Amino acid sequence: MGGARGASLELSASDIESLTRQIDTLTEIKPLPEQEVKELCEKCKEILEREKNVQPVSCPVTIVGDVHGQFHDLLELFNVAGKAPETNFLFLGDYVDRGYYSVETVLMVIAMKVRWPNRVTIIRGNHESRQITQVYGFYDECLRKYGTARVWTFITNLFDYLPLAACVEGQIFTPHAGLSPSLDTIDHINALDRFTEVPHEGPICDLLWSDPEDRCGWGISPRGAGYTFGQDITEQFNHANGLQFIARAHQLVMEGFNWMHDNRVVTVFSAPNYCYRCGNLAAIVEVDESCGHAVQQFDHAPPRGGADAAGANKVKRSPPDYFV
Ligand SMILES: [Mn+2]
Repeated sequence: MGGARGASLELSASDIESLTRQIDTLTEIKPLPEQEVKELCEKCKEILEREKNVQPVSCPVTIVGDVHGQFHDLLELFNVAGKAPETNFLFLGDYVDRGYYSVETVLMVIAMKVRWPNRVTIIRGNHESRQITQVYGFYDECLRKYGTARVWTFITNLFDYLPLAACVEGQIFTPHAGLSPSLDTIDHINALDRFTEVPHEGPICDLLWSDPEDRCGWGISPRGAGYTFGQDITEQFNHANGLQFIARAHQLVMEGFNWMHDNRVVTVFSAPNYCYRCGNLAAIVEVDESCGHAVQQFDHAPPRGGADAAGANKVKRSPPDYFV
């Protein structure tokens, strides 16, 4: 393959062959060998290191909310949205935890990013954190599937490189969660040093934890991290930054999407039947060539388990008040 070492981000023919095989392997819901995970994370870090805190994205692009390890539903999402590279993707974080296939899900978005870096954008959610993944499933899943925590270490080290948000054509601001009282402009966000574990408070924490609210102004978040922000805050931020609207994820919404603040904020949630029991639809936002947008809803993948799994999918229960 040769190739000048300095021009490192060019993919060689053998790189493309490996990535194609890895994406196929993951699609069959088979894990990748530990050494391949390590190399994939290294390549992905090199790409992400050069991206901005608020990574610019061109349209057309399909915006995806929380997936939370529901890999079968991610495959269903590709049936609805199309696959890369024909479809460009902007993933808003929370790839891991809760569902049973966090390893496959996060490796798929990492492999897609490395294979098509200019067509796939991945940003950080509040679950892309060492601390949260030790509580909500990803750490345990890595131990169960690999017998060691090394894969968890490679992947959580990569999480520190993820952008904090994206912005589609300078018109649609897309953080995982929301706004921060310490950030008035996208330039402020771009000036932060993001290469660290998610802090417990402060602007980076807020972008990954805050929620829009009906009440005006800033409020204390019941999540214990980030803030709630009202329509006045949204309007001020959108006006100051010349934005059409904010698209964010982070909250379970039963229809898969939910407009708030006089259509200045949309929540997008892409894990149907969340936690295999919430009975919600999922959604994605498709932004077309001229920056127009359309929401597509989808339901969960057909059950693959036995009678119990099939039965569980039919039971609709009220979700708990808050999900992280
Ligand atoms: Mn979240």
